Amino acid sequence: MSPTASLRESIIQHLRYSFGKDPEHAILEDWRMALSYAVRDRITDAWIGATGKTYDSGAKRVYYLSMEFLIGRLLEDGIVNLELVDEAKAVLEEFGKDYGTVLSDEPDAALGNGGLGRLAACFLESLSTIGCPAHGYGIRYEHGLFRQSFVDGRQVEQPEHWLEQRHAWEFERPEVRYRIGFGGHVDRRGETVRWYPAEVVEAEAFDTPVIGWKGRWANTLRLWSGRAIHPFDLDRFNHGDFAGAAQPEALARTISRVLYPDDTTEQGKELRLKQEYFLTAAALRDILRRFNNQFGDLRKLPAKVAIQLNDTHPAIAGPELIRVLHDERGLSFEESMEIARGCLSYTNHTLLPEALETWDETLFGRLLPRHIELIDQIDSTHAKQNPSRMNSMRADHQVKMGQLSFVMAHHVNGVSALHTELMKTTVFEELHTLHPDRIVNETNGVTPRRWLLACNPRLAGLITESIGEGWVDDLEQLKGLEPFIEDTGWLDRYAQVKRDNKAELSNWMGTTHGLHVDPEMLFDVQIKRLHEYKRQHLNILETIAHWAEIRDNPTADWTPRLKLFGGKAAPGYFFAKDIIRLINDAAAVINADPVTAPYLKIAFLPNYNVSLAERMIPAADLSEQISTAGKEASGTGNMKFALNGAPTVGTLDGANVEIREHVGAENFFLFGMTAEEVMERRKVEGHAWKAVQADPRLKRALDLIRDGRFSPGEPERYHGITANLEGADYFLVCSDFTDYWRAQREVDTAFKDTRAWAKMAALNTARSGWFSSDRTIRGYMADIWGAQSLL
Ligand code: 26Q
Repeated sequence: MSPTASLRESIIQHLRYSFGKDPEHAILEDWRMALSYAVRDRITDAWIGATGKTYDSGAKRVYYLSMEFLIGRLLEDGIVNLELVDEAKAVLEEFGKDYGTVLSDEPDAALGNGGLGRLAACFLESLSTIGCPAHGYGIRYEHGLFRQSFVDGRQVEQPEHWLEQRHAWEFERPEVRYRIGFGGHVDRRGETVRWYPAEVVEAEAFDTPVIGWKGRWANTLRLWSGRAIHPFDLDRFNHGDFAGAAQPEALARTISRVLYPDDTTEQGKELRLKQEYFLTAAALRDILRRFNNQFGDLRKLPAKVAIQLNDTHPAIAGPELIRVLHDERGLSFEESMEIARGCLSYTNHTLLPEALETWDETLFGRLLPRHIELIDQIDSTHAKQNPSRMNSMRADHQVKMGQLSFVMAHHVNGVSALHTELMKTTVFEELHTLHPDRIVNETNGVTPRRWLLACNPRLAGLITESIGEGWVDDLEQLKGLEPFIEDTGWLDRYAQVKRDNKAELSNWMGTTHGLHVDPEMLFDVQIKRLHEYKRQHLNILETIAHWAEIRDNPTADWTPRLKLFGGKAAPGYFFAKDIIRLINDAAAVINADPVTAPYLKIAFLPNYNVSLAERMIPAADLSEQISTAGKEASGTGNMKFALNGAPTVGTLDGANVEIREHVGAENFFLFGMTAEEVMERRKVEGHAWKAVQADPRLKRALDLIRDGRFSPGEPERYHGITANLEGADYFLVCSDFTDYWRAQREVDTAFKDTRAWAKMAALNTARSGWFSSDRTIRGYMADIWGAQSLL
C-alpha cells in the first residue's frame, strides 16, 4: 500500500473506531484527532522499539528534570519528523479539509513560561533525533501559562485550559503511581532516621512519546499529575457532607493545578515548593525503580543514570536522593552524597539576583523537615572538605538553591559563553575558585525540525532543493548555501520566500486581528516575555522618537517599518504591564496618524505563544535582541530569527555574541554597551539624566510620553515609566538609546538595498547551523552526561 493509502486507511479507521464517526459526520476536531491517532500509531511503534533497545543495551540513561516543558502543538511535529506532510495534506484534501486548519485546531500546550521551558522541549526533540536514551520529567499542569488579551491596551489574563479540548498525545499510566509526602516529623532510633510525613498525595504518570527525525528513535516525556490516595471520603458523604467528601481529591489536585508564571514576586509560595518536591521525588522514585529492575547495585548509579536539573527548580533532588540512599537504603551519608553528586548536574539560566531561588527556612523546614537537616549536613560536609570556604547555602535563615545545586552537581553549566564566564566572576565566584573544573559552557540551541523545516516550508524547500535534505539533522550543512548566495537568481528566490512569508503573516493578521499592513514594509519583530532587562521600552522609545522625526520631515525617503511586538507580562509585574499598555497606546495614536502612516505602523499581537512564534519568525526581516548586556543568559529566539533569515539588531549579550561571531559582524547590527561597560556606567551618578540631556530625540520621546500624548485623558499614566528611566534606569535604557537609534538608521539604509539585504539575510541562514540543539545536546552528552547514541 502507498504511504498515502495507508495513512488514509488509518485515519478512517480511527474516525470510525476511536471516535465513532464516519467521514460525513466528522467535525474538525474529529479529523484532527483521527489524524493525530494515525500519526501517533506510527510514533508508538518507533517508541516501543527504542525502549526495547535501550533496555537490551544496558546503556546509560539521561533524565531531564524540569518544572517546564513548553512543547506547543505536537501534530505537525510528528508529521514532519515522520515525513508525512504530503500524504497528510493529500488525504485531508480528498475529504475537503484544509491541512493548516486541522493543525490549528490543536491546543497549544503552554506548560512553560518562556526560554527555559522551550529549551527543554527542543532538547527532548534533539535527544530523540540523536538517539540518546532519555526521559523528560515534569508536571502535568491542568492550566498552562495564562491566556493574554488586551482590554483598552491593558493585559488581561484568563486561565488556560489546554486539556479541555481532546488531547491526542498522552498515555495515562495508572500502574505508575507514587506516594509523595509533605510535613510531619523526623524520628531517630539510634543510627536510623525516618521521616514520617503528615500529608501524602499520589503522583500519577502520563507519558507522551517524543519522536525524532525520520522516526528513528523516540523518548518519553513523563508528566506527573496529583491525585488523592483516597479520592472520595465515603464516610463524610454518607453523613451528608457532599462537598467535604470530595475535599481530599480537590486538595491533592491543586499540586498540579497551575503553572507558576515566572515572577520573582511570587517566590516563597508554599505551593510552588510543594510542586518542586512533588516533581523531583516522583521522578527519583521512578528512576530508582527502573535502575533497580535492571541493575540493582546502587554504587553503579552514576554509571547508568545522568540527571540534569533545569535550573534550581528541581534542586531538592540532591537532598532527596541522599535521603533515599542513606535513610531508606542504609548507605552512609558520605557515600550517598558522592553517589548523588555522581548523578546530578545543574544548568543555570539566570544571573539576575532577584531570580535566584531562595526559600525561607521556616517554610522549608515545615514542608520538608528531613531535607533541611540533610541540607545542613551537605553544607557542613562540603565546608569540612573545603575549609577555605566562607559562603554557606544556609545563611540569613534562607535555603539557597543555587549554592545547593552547585555543591550537589558534578558539573554546572551556563547557557552561552558570556553567561558562563559571568557565572564564574559573579554569583558562583567562590564556589568556582573551590571547584575550578565544575563550571562548563553549553551554548543553547533550537531544533531545526520545528524552527525551520516545519514553520518555514518555503525556505526549507529552497534549501533542500539547493543542498539536499542532509541539513535537517546536520545543520552545519547550511554552510553549503554560501556559494548560491552569489547567484542573483537564487538570491531573488530567497528574497521571494521572505516576501511570501510576510504576505502570509499579513493575511493572517488581517483575518484574525483586523490588522491590515503592507507586506512591503520592514517587519521588525520583538517577541519574548516582558521584562525590564529585555528592554521593550527601549524599542518603543525609539519608535516614538522615529515617529516624531518622520513628522518633522514627512517627505524624506523613510524606510517603511512595521514594529511587531508579542509577549506576556507576569500578572504581578506591574512595570512590565505598563510597558505593554504604553506600546498599545502608542500604537493607537501612531497608527491613526495619516502623515506617518506610509512609514510607520505598530502592532502588539496578543497571546504570544509557541504557535504564534512559528507564524511570526519566518516573516521577520529584523530580530530585536536588545537586552542590557550581561542580563540575558542566552536567548534562543535570537537563534530562530537568524536561522530564518532575519538579521539581528542587538547588544553583546548572551548568545548574541556567538551569533555575531558566526554570521559575521557585517551581517549583524550591533549597538550598546558591553557587560563591562554596563557595570562601570552604573557607578556614574545621574547617568540616565545625562544621557537624556545629550540626546534631544530621547528627550522628546520621553516628553511626549510624560505629557500624555499617548494617554490624553490621563497624562500621568506613564509617569512611573518616565521617572524610572530618567532616574535610576537600572537597565540603562537611556544610556543605550543613542547608539540604538544609530543602529536602527543603519538598518533603514541597508534595507533599501534589496539585494544586499537579501544577501545579509541568506548569510544569517547559511551560518546559523551551529545553533542547532543537536549540537548542544551532543555537547551535554560528551562533557556532562557521558551518554551514548544508540543509533
Ligand atoms: C521561579 C520561582 C518561582 C516561580 C517561578 C520561577 C521561575 C520560572 C521560570 C523562574 C525562572 C523561569 C524561567 C527562566 C527562563 O526562561 N530563563 C531563560 O532561559 C533561557 C534558556 O536557557 C535563556 O535563553 C534565557 O536567556 C533565560 O532568560
